[in-house]
Amino acid sequence: MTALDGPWTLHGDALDGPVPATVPGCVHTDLLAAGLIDDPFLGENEPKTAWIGRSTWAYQLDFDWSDAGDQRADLVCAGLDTIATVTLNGVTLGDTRNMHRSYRFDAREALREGGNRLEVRFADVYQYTDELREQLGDRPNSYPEPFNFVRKMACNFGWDWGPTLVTAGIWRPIGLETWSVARLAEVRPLVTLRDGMGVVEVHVRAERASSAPLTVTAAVGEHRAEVQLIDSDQGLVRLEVPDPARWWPRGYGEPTLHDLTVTLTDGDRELDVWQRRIGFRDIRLDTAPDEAGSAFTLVVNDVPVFVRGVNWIPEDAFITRVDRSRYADRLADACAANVNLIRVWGGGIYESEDFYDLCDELGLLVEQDFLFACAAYPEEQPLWSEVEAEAREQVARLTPHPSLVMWVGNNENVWGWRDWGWQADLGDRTWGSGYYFELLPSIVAELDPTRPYWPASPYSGGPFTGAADRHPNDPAYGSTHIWDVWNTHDYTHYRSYKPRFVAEFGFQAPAAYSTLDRAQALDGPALAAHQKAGGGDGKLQRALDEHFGDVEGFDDWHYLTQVNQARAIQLGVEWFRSLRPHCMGAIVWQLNDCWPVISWSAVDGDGQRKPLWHALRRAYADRLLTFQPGVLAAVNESAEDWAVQLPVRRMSLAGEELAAAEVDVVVPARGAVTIPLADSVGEPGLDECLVAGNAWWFSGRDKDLAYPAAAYEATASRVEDDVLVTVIAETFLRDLCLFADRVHPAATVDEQLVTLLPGDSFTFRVSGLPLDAPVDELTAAPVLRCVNDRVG
Ligand code: BMA
Repeated sequence: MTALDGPWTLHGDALDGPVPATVPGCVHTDLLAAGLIDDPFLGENEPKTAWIGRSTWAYQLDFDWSDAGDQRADLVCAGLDTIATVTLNGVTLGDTRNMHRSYRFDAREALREGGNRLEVRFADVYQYTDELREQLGDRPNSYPEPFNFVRKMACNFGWDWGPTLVTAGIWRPIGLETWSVARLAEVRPLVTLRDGMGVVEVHVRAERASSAPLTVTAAVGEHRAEVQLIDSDQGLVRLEVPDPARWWPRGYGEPTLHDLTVTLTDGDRELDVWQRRIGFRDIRLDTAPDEAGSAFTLVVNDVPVFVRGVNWIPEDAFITRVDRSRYADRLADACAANVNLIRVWGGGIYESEDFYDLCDELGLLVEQDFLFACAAYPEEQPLWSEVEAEAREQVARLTPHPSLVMWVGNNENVWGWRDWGWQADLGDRTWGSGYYFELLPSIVAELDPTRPYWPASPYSGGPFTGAADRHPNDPAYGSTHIWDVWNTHDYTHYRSYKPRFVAEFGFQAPAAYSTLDRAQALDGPALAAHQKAGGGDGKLQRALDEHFGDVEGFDDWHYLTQVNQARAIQLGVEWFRSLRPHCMGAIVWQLNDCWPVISWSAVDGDGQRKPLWHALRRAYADRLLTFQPGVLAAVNESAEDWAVQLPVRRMSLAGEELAAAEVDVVVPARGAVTIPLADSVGEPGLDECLVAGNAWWFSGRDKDLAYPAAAYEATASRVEDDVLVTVIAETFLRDLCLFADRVHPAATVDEQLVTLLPGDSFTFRVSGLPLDAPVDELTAAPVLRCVNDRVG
């Protein structure tokens, strides 16, 4: 394909003249680059750009073309956002209305020798959705925006962590592809393992410009097979690879990949080549009923996997800025936190090849939602056909990726229908059940029967028959979302659940200090503009009140809300893991952010790791020790048995040892045990704690504990490019954090939330601090903090 990447210009009624445009890109980023708008991520700028989403725009490109005699010349648009008309030299090639599809237009007749003008006009998407809503009737929606009336990234219209920046533009590559005789229109490899034999069934569809007999060859290493396409444009090539090295998820083995090459020939002439990497692995979703309800266990290569997951949202509100290196950074954050699964949430996008390629390489499992979230979706035309075309394209596109292990029908829409008052509003109007229970499962069964499909997240299993069905969020069955903790309950309430698989649970905290600072949002209305969740600040405050009592000033608010977030999620993860094998997965809401914001993320919009990220790394470690009420639980996700004798101590907060016992921890591979403690170290009182390895237990909330006033000695010294900050505790110190980004935004720290007993010491490593930065600031508040330097 010859990329048509510029120089493009952007035209709009509100502009004095054309503006240079970047393709792929969008109107907002072009106007930003031209200095015509203020950065909507900063201060209170966001609403000032609302007009952009309610305007019409045109992208224009003048380019030269010379006819090399090919039979066909196609204009290939990998992604247009969203209601577009494409014209070439004044000839309309087509109209589009789905951001989640690609388009190919026959441009042969419209192309001219020499100069050509290509124009892509984008209509006001609100006009489109208003008209459809008028025609089809309104539908309930968790947000006051019309994303359920158009196939466009839902969170583009704003979310409870995202800005309302309604984009338009050529969001994925665009180019000209010339060809003769035939080309590979779709290659869909279904890769399975059958009794150790790797089987690759390559379904191929060719597009023809002639009726010549064609040959399709598929090869993996030295294994080759071919099929003739005579009077047909579809074929199946079946390859067998005896005993291939398998693809394993992280922590279970190597994610081995194999090159698959598919070639289309006409006699000796090579017409088209398609290459991807595939992986041999078997995937099954075990939903068998049992005494407790029914399981939700991913089984990879016959090994049940405890899912240590994170939810993924679009990595930038302007998704065209997310390149391979951004994906690589964020997925590296996930891997380093011991995550093994990423759930691509349904309010975002089907991510690019880079994303799934990286997941394949890293051994990250991917659960992919179809793109429906938190609203009732009409099933009438033109939406039904758009959904069908989009799902067919995306299911086929993603078949090569071994990382993709599950398709999910939607995010929270069955739950919403059941519980959020939709039924009364809907009357007899459609709401999406036809997609989730008929269309989408039939497309997955037809195009990719190798992967499980689950109708919704959350969902409890079984066919949909109506309001008498089992509740879709029943924790004993299937997948569950737990949101009452964030909304109304203290985080210890996670322990009242015995779920089978928690696909969402989360707790907010602000972005890093340096991120809010850069966003000009450290206080006042600007900070408020970076909290998008209804009642969000109040919920943060509720948890502060419950755990810390009065909290005054920005620094304590910022630090202690981050501590609460980390503790909430750590408690949830550790509880769910201690329930193994009854519970077989936890997916934290949410790994990442799309701009600087107060949200549930572990890594903020500037890529800064919040304390939660560090807590998650601990809670998701292969081998976990965790205190749960009355017991020490030990969870072993590794392939080897784990046997260790370990001291468990009961300590006073003054640092005296009150009781101690050597405990034998013996945990089988991929197993969990609980060890009762009452007979060995006794029940800890209010001003006492239990400690074993890096696990701690406190009986009361911070505000009720008689913490000593914190005393410690801290020193900082440069060692090569890094700075080592050593803290020697003179008293008990809880949840020591070092906010290196407050000294310089490029500085990072290797650990957070360290609890020390008097006499213990700990060394933080700070990287990325420029040589001229003030190292001394690393050894005192507000950079170096512990919980008891303010309480007590
Ligand atoms: C669930 C998610 C998201 C949302 C999150 C936090 O509803 O599916 O839609 O951002 O909770 O409220």
